[in-house]
Amino acid sequence: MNDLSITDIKSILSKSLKEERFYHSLSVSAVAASLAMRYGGDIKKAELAGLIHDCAKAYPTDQFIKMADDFGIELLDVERDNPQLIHAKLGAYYAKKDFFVYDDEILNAIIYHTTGRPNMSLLEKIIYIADYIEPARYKAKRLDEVRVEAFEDLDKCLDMILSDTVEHLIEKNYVINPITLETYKYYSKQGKGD
Ligand code: DGI
Ligand code: FE
Ligand code: FE
Repeated sequence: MNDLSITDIKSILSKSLKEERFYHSLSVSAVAASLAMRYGGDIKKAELAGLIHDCAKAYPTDQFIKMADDFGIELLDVERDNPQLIHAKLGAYYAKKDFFVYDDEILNAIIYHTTGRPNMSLLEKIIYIADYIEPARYKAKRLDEVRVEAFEDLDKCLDMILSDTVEHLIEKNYVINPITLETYKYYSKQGKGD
């Protein structure tokens, strides 16, 4: 197996991603590693998954549908209508192809980093949350509270993020991915301890 070091991967991404996206990837990686420390997760997997979660953004969004079709990646209707969503599934494809990452836990954390899914693994939760709270994010409401909750209770934090995300998508009149909605319902129960 052709293992690349984290430094090799950083060097590749620094060239393939736009500067802001590269900086975001480094930040998600650092926050994900910190959350793994807090919750007894695998720090190295969190660091790596965070670093490469948006690697498909090196490619133009207007080619995502064709790329997914060519690679045999199945798409939902909502993904065909909102191609930016496809970067999550394409990211797992490029994690294998460009970075030789075959670990299913890491690949699933990349696939579900945009929508989440019900009953996420610890690593999936960590990447989903780190993507939302990394220091360069500033647009979402009550980010300060969400950032504190991330280090207190992961499931309550997911409940907060998903309800704010669904509210935001409705406000903006975006089509909601059915998986985002299922995840929202699942963690609104979990977050309240039902
Ligand atoms: O790739 P990032 O910008 O770091 O973050 P991300 O992968 O979480 O993608 C965020 C974008 O995805 C944000 O613009 C909202 C959008 N998104 C998340 N869930 C849905 C969605 N867009 C639509 N249309 N429907 C969804 O359910
Ligand atoms: Fe993303
Ligand atoms: Fe991201």
